[in-house]
Amino acid sequence: MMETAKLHSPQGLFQRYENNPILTTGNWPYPANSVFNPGAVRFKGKILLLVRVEDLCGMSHFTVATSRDGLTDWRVDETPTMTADPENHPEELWGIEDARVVYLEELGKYAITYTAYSRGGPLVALAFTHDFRRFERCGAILPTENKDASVLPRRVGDRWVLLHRPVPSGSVGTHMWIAYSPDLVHWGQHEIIMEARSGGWWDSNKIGLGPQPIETADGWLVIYHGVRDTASGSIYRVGLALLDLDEPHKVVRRSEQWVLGPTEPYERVGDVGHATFPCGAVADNDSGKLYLYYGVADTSVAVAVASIQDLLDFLKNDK
Ligand code: BMA
Repeated sequence: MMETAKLHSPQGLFQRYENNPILTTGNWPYPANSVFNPGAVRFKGKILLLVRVEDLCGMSHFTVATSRDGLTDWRVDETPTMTADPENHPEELWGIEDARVVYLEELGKYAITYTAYSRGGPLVALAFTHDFRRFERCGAILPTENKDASVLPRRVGDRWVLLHRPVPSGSVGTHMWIAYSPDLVHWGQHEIIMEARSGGWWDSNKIGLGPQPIETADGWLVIYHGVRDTASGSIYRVGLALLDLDEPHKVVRRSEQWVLGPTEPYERVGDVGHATFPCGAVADNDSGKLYLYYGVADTSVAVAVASIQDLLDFLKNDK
C-alpha cells in the first residue's frame, strides 16, 4: 500500500489501494460497458466479489471475481454468473443491480439482496446461494421504489432484520429504513432509522445503505452513501453510523463528516462521475482491517482499507 497522503480519505481513515481501480472492463473476459458496485464476502478462503456488470444493451447482471488477498490476481468468471430471469421473475425485466451479500450461519448459505429493475421501477429482491453457481430466487421482497437493502447476518431476538431505502412519493424524503421478518421473505414493522440531512449537508438529497452492516462489540457498523445534488450533477460520498446491537433501529452514532468521497481521477470521471458507491465490505479479524469495495463513477471497482477500531473511535469522537 502506498503511503501517499493523496490516497487517504479526508481524515486518513481509509487508504485507497495504490493500484486502484482493481477491476475494469479491461479485466473482463467478455464485452461489457462497465463493472462496478460489487457485493463482497469471504468464500472458501478467498474474497469474492459479486460484481455488477452493465452490458452493451445497458442492462446489468452479476459476475463473480475472486482473489486470495482481496487486492490482486482477480479471477473473473468467463461468462455471466447470475443473469436476470424475466421469464420466471418479471421483476427482473431490465436487469439486476448492486448486490449485498451476507453469510447466514444459521442457514448455512449466503443471502443476496439486490435491485431488480422492474417495469414499475427498482425494487428489492432476494436470492440464496451455497456456491455462487446456483441461485435460489425468492423474488421481490419489497415493492417499488426501493434499493440499497441488506439483511443482518443473524437474527436479533427471534427476527431477521433488513435495512432498506424506499423512495416515497411526495416530500417525505429518501431515508434509511428498517424492517423485520420471521422468515426473510415477509417483512413488516417498517420504520425510518436515519434521515437524509437537509440544507447544506453533504448527505442532504438522499442516503442509502452501502455494504452489509458489520457486527462489532460496539454495535452494527453501517457504511452508507449520501448524495448531494449540485449544478453539475450528484456527488456520491460515504459516511459512517453505528446501530445498537440489540435494538438496531436505534442509531447510536452518525458521522457528521463524510469519510470517503470522489477525489481521484477514476472516481471523478466515468459514466456517472463523482460517485463512490460501496456495496461490499470484508473484515479481516487478524489485522482488524476492513476492506471496502466500491464502485467508482459507475465504471470500475476500487478498494480502500481502514482499521475497524479507527472507524469506531472516529464515530465515538465525532458528534
Ligand atoms: C444510485 C444507484 C447506483 C449508482 C448510483 C450512481 O442511485 O443506481 O447503482 O451507482 O446511483 O449513479
